Amino acid sequence: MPEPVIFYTNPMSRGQIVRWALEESGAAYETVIVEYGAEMKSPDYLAINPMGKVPALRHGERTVTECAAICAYLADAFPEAGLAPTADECAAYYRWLFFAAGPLEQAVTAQAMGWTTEEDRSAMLGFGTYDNTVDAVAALLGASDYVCGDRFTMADVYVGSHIEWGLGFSTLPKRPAFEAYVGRIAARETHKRARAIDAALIAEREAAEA
Ligand SMILES: N[C@@H](CCC(=O)N[C@@H](CS)C(=O)NCC(=O)O)C(=O)O
Repeated sequence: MPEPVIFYTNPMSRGQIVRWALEESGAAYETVIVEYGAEMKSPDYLAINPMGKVPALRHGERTVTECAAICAYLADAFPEAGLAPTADECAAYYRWLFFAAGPLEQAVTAQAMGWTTEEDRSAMLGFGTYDNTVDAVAALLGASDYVCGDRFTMADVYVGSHIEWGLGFSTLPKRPAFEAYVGRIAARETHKRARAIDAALIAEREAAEA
C-alpha cells in the first residue's frame, strides 16, 4: 500500500506551488488546511514546520518543508511522472531551483519592500542587484523553453511559479521571455487543475465569510 501523502496548506499561500507539484507528480494526497495565526503557530503544527508556515508535506514518516525542497522531493519520490532531472539535466535543474529559492526570491522581496543598499555593498548580497538577478533569469528563459532545455521538469513548477507570480504582482518586469514562458507552463492541464482547486477553496471560504 502506498504511504499516505498529507499536504498542509492554505489556499492563499505559496502552497499553490506545491499543489501544482502534487498534481504534476500524480501522487494521491490529502489536503489539510491550516489557518493563518494561532493554528499555524500551534504546538501541533510547529511540530511539522517549526517556522509555523505553510506549505508542508508529510509522506509516510517523512516531513518536508520549503516549496523548492518539496518540489524536488516529489519529483524523486514519484519518478513515474518523469519530472526529476536526467544526469545531463541535473546541473541546470539544481542551479535554477536554488537560484529561484535564494537570489531571485530575495531580490524580488527586497525590491517589493523597498529595501535599499549602497551600490558598493551589493557584493555582499547573494543576489547582487535586482536587475542582475532578473537579467540572469531572463537570459535563461530567452535561450530555452524550460529550465532544463526543451523538456518540462519539476524545476519549472518552482521557477515558473516565481515568474508567474512576479508578473501577476508586477514584482518582475514584463519581459517577452517571461511572458512566453508563463504562457507555456500555464497551458498545462496540471497547472490549470491545481489553480482551479485552490481558487475553488478560496471562493468557498469567501462565500462562508460573506
Ligand atoms: N520559504 C518558505 C516560505 C513559506 C511562507 O512564507 N509561507 C507563508 C504563506 S505564503 C506563511 O505561511 N506565512 C504565515 C506566517 O508566517 O505566519 C517556502 O518556500 O515554503
